Amino acid sequence: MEGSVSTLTSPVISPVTTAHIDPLSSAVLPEVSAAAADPQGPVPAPRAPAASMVRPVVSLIIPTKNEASNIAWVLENVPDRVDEVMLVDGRSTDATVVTAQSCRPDVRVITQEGVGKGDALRTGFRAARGDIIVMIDADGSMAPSEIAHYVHFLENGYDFVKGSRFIGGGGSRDISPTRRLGNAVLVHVVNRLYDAHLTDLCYGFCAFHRRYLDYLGVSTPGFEVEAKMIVSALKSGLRIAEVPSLEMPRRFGRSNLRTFRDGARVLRTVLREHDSGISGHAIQQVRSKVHPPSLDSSAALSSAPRP
Ligand SMILES: Nc1nc2c(ncn2[C@@H]2O[C@H](COP(=O)(O)OP(=O)(O)O)[C@@H](O)[C@H]2O)c(=O)[nH]1
Ligand SMILES: [Mg+2]
Repeated sequence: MEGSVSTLTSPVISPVTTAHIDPLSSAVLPEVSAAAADPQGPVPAPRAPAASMVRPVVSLIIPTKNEASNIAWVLENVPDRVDEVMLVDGRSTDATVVTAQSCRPDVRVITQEGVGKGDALRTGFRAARGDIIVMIDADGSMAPSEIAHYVHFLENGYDFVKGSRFIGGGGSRDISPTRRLGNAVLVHVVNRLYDAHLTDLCYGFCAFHRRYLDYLGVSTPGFEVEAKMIVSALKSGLRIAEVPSLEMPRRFGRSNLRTFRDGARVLRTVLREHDSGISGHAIQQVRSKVHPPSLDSSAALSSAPRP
């Protein structure tokens, strides 16, 4: 555990989000001031319930690839607040789908057409029917009971809520030293480039209002998908909350992620999204180091006639 004090009542808010007007206060204040100005005025007609009183429908999207030993535990722990559970399966060769269906007969199962976790999530998000979409892994490393915290913040004015293993109340019993270091570097890069104060990046427990789906740019196929969504949320000015999350070890089986390959993909994604063209610059620098211009071509250049 990284700390012991829960920050659930005081989420970490990205600085770009603080300029937002709280939708709850803007809904309530005009009504109060009108009544105060004319206390003898006509009794107002009954109004439809405020949007904040309508209980949003919650969809849970679970990408699966050979998680037969883990999926039952995840599904058994899904809280009642979740209305729709959807599995997006990456052509598992084990009994993932049958196990899920026997454990939870109302589960919706979709087989992804492409490959990769990002592709699976995109498929699931598009098919989801809920107002709130929550994404969680199928390997038992994330506790479904935490979903209530994510939904709570979405119901109270936030647009995008992400789990963090590195704020008080969160932690990881799964992350290797190499991944911890890589994640810390990537968080730093994102915070510097996008003027944010995040504490975690490569963690797939997130939730958001479905109305923002088109702003999250879920177009990357692999494990870089979470970084892409977070950077897109920052760029779109969404109000982001981080909630503490405890990552447990995957219950059975091995991770599909390859630390260096996927870490590089996350870095490329983070740089590419930045408006400065920093990605192209960085790639050219690396290329010229790896493949320095040959003597022949530089000689040809130097001997070329000047215009
Ligand atoms: N549908 C689908 N799910 C995937 C794919 N790759 C990984 N997953 C799922 O994505 C989640 C996270 O994968 P995992 O291997 O645990 O990666 P890690 O948590 O980053 O180590 C798990 O639920 C996997 O079953 C894929 O290609 N397709
Ligand atoms: Mg995992």
